Amino acid sequence: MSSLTYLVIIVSLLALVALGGAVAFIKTRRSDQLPPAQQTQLLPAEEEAEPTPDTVLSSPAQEVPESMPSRMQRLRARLAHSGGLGQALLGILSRGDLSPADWEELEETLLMADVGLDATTEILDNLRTAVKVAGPEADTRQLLRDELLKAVNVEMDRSLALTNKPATILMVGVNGTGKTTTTGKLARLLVAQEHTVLLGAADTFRAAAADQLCTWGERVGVEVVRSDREGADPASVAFDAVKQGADTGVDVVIVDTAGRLQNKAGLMDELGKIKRVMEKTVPTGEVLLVLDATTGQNGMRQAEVFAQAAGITGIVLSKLDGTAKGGIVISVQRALGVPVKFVGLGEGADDFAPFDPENFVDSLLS
Ligand SMILES: Nc1nc2c(ncn2[C@@H]2O[C@H](COP(=O)(O)OP(=O)(O)OP(=O)(O)O)[C@@H](O)[C@H]2O)c(=O)[nH]1
Ligand SMILES: [Mg+2]
Repeated sequence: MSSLTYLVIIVSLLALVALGGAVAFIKTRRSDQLPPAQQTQLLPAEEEAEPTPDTVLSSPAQEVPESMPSRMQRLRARLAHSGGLGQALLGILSRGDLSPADWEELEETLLMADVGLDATTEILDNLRTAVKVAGPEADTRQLLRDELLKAVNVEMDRSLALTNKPATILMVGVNGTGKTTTTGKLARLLVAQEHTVLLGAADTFRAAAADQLCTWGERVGVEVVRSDREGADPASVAFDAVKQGADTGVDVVIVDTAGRLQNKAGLMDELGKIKRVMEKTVPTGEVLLVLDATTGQNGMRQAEVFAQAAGITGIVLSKLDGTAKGGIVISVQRALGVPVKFVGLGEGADDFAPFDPENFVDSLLS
């Protein structure tokens, strides 16, 4: 090889090295110049990819229930956004001098919201009179508020009977209405009020049902009495739960039962039996019917049959979030003479509150 060839090779090598250096330099400069947002985005992604052991092990039992004022405020806002019943009524009333067609529209609105025929007729008769008496300057919002409050009934005692030791609460209802969820939410509410609570898993049809309740027990930090045998006698689990509650001196025992259709006579009789064996230890304080607010008039039929079979003392209206059927509060109380004591407004552990008529009506009209 000639010296010229050597020279060409050396020059080419030097050129290659220089080119590589230049590329590396440009790359470094580019990454330095990334906008800050792009750079910081990389950090959380890396952190999420590798959770610390603490995050994985954190115990659900350490959850702290939401305070009552904060819960009520949040749920009130949720209710206000869900129904639209009050807004529809106010919209019609704000037209001023109401024509027969307007009154008919009011009637339809109330019936569509499951207020029921009797209560609707009564509300509208009273409202007609009140509007007439008040004249053209009438504050229709206030008049409507008064009538709805009357219909919801502020006089009913909605407190839980907690005087027995232990106080017992039996949860009943058709399939999927929210009994187990409500049992957990109610336990959480009672624990937040410094009561000691024990749960009884008397839904023995499926092992998964007891597991679901045990998960709630862990979250809330309360014990659950369950049978390790699928298909065990629910009455015997309920008996054991109340007995253990009495022996260990807890304040409240809540017994969850399997969902059952109201037309299955055998299953309805079983509820009577569960109640009777619980009463061998202490008189049953509450039998709460969990009613799905979205089921409409069919819910009324359920309520009537459950009331006959198990002597319900209160109603929990679940799934009141996202339904315009809030009027069922009025019709179910009227039909049974039993108060709505709690409402469920979502799937979260704190999406649950004692039913407060004023709060309810105000959030409808807010
Ligand atoms: N949106 C909403 N969902 C709810 C509410 N309460 C319960 N749920 C949901 O309803 C579903 C059924 O709830 P469960 O508590 O398992 O009902 P259950 O009555 O125990 O059901 P069975 O034991 O099978 O009869 C679940 O997905 C709950 O999260 C509520 O207030 N609002
Ligand atoms: Mg259940």
